[in-house]
Amino acid sequence: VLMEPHTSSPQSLSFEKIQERLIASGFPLVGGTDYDQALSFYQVHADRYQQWIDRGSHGAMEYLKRGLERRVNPRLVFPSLQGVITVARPYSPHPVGNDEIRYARYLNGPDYHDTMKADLEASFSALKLEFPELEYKVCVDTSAVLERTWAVLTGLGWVGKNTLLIHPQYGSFIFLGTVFTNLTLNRAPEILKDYCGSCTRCIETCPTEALEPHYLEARKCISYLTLEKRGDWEKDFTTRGFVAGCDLCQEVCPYNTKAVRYTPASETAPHLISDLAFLLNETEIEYRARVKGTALSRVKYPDFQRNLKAVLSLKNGE
Ligand code: B12
Ligand code: SF4
Ligand code: SF4
Repeated sequence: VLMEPHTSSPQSLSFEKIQERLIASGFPLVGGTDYDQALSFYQVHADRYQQWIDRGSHGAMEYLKRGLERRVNPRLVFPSLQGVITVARPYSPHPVGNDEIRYARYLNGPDYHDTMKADLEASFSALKLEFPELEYKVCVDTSAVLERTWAVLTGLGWVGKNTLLIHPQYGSFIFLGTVFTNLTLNRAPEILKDYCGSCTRCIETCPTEALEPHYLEARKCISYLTLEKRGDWEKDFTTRGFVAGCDLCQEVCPYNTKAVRYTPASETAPHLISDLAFLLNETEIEYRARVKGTALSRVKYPDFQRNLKAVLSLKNGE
């Protein structure tokens, strides 16, 4: 009897097997869909992205404009794209800092770009050992990929009026990751209901009026101004104490209400110092040493000092 030659086809790698492995690697939420089955839904998101760029809402984030074509057409990013796998990992929902100086929660801990990428790479390289034909590309934040779109299309949550991806149980303090693969998953998109209802708390809370329902004018957003914008601001904004990032439109969200206390010092990453006088006196060399290897290192020293001065002028009632 002639036996079929044994070829380990990536097709024998099921979504369930991938999901199991990713859950074991610390990703409680895992989704998947076939790109071709998701196309018509994808188009709606791609059009919204195009409109957002056309309105100039990306401000000085030129990479978002440069990556437009690749975001609209994911096969430019990964030519053999068939199945898209998405993951989410929650981070600490507790506020970081004190009544004077605050940091966005996502900064508390090791840089998620590194940890999420490493954990996804480890899982997929292990799967590839078993299924050598598997091809994949891991994307966490920095690739020209519409991560929230993929998260929505694979049922990880809905996009709230604050534009964040919200999971009914985990809320929105979650990081997202996307893995493009050459696998056919035999999965159609799965789209959750939008549970915002008539709530508008995020829109009312935003101190700079950066939000319209499901639309962020990034040029007005404190997160953009403190993290992404280089040089002086065109106008003086109150940052409500935030010196890096902003969580205001998330902490008022009823799906995130479990967090009530400032994170104790013992659970705050050592680089997130909240002593204003100390920080204002810090030199560039000291700052660089303090933030090295953390997500805060993306904020350059002059910009961090600018952010501190905004907090100081608010404190002085200027
Ligand atoms: C650029 C960017 C920013 C910009 C712009 C943010 C924005 N709202 O667009 C700035 C610097 C302001 C920013 C801030 C923050 N960011 Co940011 N950011 C990104 C990045 C790199 C691209 C986002 C993007 O393309 N924006 C453009 C808009 C138009 O696209 P979009 O928001 O993704 O929305 C698409 C779909 O969701 C869909 N859509 C949205 N609403 C609706 C409604 C309907 C009805 C339909 C049909 C479709 C639809 O259409 C859109 C276009 O395709 C992503 C990573 C990535 N590669 O995707 C992280 C990402 C979105 N950021 C993240 C985080 C954590 C933050 C902050 C919380 C950090 C902080 N604490 O300061 C804040 C949140 C501010 C806010 N209210 O959004 C996480 C979000 C996790 C989550 N739960 O959603 C991401 C996914 C990074 C990650 N891998 O975890 N960010
Ligand atoms: S992150 Fe802050 S500034 Fe940006 S939309 Fe939310 S509340 Fe407004
Ligand atoms: S605060 Fe309300 S409107 Fe805003 S995202 Fe949360 S549920 Fe939706």
